[in-house]
Amino acid sequence: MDRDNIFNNIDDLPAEQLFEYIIQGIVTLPELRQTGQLDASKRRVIEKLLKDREKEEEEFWEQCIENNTISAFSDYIEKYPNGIFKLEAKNKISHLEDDNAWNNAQDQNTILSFTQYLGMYPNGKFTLEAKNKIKELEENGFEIGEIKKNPKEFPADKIRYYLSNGQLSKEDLLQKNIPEEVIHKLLKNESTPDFVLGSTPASIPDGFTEVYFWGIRGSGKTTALSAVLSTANKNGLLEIAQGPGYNYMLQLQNLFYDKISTLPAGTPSDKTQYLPFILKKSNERNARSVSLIELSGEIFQCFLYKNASKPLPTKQHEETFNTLIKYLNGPNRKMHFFFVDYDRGNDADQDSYRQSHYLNAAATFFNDSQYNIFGKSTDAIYIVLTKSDLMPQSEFTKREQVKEYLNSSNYLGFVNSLRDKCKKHSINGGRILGLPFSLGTVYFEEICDFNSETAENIIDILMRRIDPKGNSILDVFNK
Ligand SMILES: Nc1nc2c(ncn2[C@@H]2O[C@H](COP(=O)(O)OP(=O)(O)O)[C@@H](O)[C@H]2O)c(=O)[nH]1
Ligand SMILES: [Mg+2]
Repeated sequence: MDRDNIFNNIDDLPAEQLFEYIIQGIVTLPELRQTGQLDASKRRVIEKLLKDREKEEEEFWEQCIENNTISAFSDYIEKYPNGIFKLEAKNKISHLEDDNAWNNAQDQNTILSFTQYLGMYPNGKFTLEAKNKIKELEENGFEIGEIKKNPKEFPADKIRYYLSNGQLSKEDLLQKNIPEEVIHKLLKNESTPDFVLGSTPASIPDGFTEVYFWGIRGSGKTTALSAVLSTANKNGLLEIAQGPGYNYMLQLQNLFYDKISTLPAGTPSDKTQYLPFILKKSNERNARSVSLIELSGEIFQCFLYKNASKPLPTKQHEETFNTLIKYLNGPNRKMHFFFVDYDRGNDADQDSYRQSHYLNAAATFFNDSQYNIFGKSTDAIYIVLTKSDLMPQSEFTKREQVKEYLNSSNYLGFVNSLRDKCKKHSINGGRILGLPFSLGTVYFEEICDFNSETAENIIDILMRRIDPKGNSILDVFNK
């Protein structure tokens, strides 16, 4: 029945019928009333029916909200095509469809699946995420390609991640000559224990040679020391004193116990450490007593401040600096090893200083006559270029490469300044000696196939340049 028919027959049509036309959206109650034909009792019946229906619809809607599914909202629209919540229901459906499409895309987690999602929902709830995912997957795709070419140079966490999601396989690694034991170690994902550092003593006992390890943070002092101590220990040359750095020395000595070992993830706190030990061949009567001082990397920051005549930034810096000056002014014979980090190169750090800035600051400071750093008590100065395993393959020997590297403009000022000191005080016959140093082959910045060769060189230097004596530093500490 059309509208006109209805309006012409209001009197004959029962209330239930008129109610039906209203809910079908053909006419409205106010329109019926306007004709003046709708009597009051019929009107009340229709109003009651409408009210009941509204209540029923609201209850149905609440149930839909509770179920929160596409089918529930579709049922609502079917049942109440002109319902109060029609728009809301349509909205809910499109959101839920968007969620489903997104979940599907995520389940597949491919560039294709996220692109398809974007095709369906160019302005969807997850458009930004989908774009980011595509970018990430594209980058991963690029990265995994690079990793497969040269896995050794990528960090262990990355390799483990791609192994776990199947983008990289053990065979890929074996094919690139990563040894089976190294892969095994990688998968074990061991962490090295934190170092137990000793307190820094106020003074160093007289009568024994002092060996200084200098280098900015991360230059490889601790691991080099560890290589030296563990190699000397394996060769039966080492006895450590029960002095302030005893626990630290024990840890260092054990780091390279296995040929394939996990490297420490850098030394978190680097307070100056004092490590007393002796080196002695089994057939020797006398021993070489070594007071090894691993200087805090902070000392190089101190030099920057001192050169600029600025007060040191923290109490800790002041302590580091004052301790060093006090040690250096003592009467003991001294040897100095300066560590230059090949891996760090000359990139700026977060304070925008480069390794060459720090080393040059040291050189400038060494020229300060007030402190007279390398005076008569210095026997030898070496520059150790650490992480030399990372140097490119070359027809030249490692030593020749080191010489060339140190003569490059970045470090020339520093090297020349040390050379001047050597000439002035007749140290090393006026020459400056550069040594390569490496732990062996380092995989994934974390696992080391230890090679003692360069550590042996340092031990050899200490054995040759320190005189064995009847009294020993063990007498001072191991009472
Ligand atoms: N590739 C390579 N990495 C090294 C070598 N020696 C040290 N490293 C890494 O360099 C980082 C810093 O070494 P560390 O000895 O703690 O430096 P420190 O702050 O001077 O004591 C560590 O993460 C080591 O794994 C090496 O010979 N080769
Ligand atoms: Mg360290």
